[in-house]
Amino acid sequence: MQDLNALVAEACREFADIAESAHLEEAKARFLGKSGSLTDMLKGLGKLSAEERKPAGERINAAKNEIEAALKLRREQLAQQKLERKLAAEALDVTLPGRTAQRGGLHPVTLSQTRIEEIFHSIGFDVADGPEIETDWYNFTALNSPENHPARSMQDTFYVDGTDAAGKPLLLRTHTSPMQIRYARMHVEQYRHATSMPPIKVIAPGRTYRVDSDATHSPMFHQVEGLWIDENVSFADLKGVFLDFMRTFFEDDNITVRFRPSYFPFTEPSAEIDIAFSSGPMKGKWLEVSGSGQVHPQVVRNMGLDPERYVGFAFGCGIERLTMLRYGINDLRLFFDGDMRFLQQFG
Ligand code: 2NL
Repeated sequence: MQDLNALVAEACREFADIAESAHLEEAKARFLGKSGSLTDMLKGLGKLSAEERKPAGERINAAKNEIEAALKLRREQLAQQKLERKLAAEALDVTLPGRTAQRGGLHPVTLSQTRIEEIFHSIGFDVADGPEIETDWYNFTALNSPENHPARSMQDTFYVDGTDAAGKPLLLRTHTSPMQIRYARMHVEQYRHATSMPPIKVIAPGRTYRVDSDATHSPMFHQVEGLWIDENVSFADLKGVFLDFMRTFFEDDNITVRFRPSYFPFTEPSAEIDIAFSSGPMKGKWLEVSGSGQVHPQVVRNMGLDPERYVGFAFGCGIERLTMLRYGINDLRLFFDGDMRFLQQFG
């Protein structure tokens, strides 16, 4: 019965080498199945004498039990391995941070514009926006710009396809003042038959365009212009409104302003406005922030008003410039590069 021990050893070795359940069941059939090795031996018992049959049968049964035990053990091992593989493959690390959607934010220039709108709205100014493609009349003529002024040339202004009712080419607005002219004319029309007209108090923020591109000029930039027209509005009102605007915008209650004589075709007299911070790295340095002036009589007339009765002031400043001063940004081009490392620092 040496071959019985060899058979058990062979079965154990074979089972141990098998890595897949299906192959294990095939191996089982070879040893324990209907025509398996052990079944053959059991069938052979009939040929033995009565005395030999009992011990031989016991040994075969013992071998069969050993093979079945080895089979059971291997089955359990393979099932355990399969479970471990499945658990490893489906493992979830619940301590990992979640994959959330990236949150967007507002551009620093947009943040400034919103801030400016809120400041002026709080002191009674309306906020007007309108077309960026303008007519020659609203962008230049209404603002008292001379017919042959270089600002009207293709070197300075972007012209677009199409013409207005007067047959003049359309253009990208070079300042937001045309929107103030539109607003003033709508306002005047609204009160045409009234006995008196409420003051015009409006700001026009938004995109403007000029043929200009270098370290300090972008072909598209943002401007905010302010306009206040009534029967008795003075430079003192301009100074009060602008100083309040600067102190609120920059969160410095001790900012000072100064007015320097200047020239614009749409105001007379005209002034540049400088401010000085009361603290911080820029403390005491005069910084130019705006153009301004008393609205030119011809411009008042172009709004549909009598300049003998109505007077007022206007100012215009660049929103990029105000934003650079507020955040200490030293290069205008950062606003237009779309670099997330820069943009993510705001809002
Ligand atoms: C500048 C100059 C200025 C105005 C803008 C204005 C608007 C109307 C009538 C009269 Cl509707 N004036 N706007 C006035 C003075 C200066 O801006 O270079 N800003 C950066």
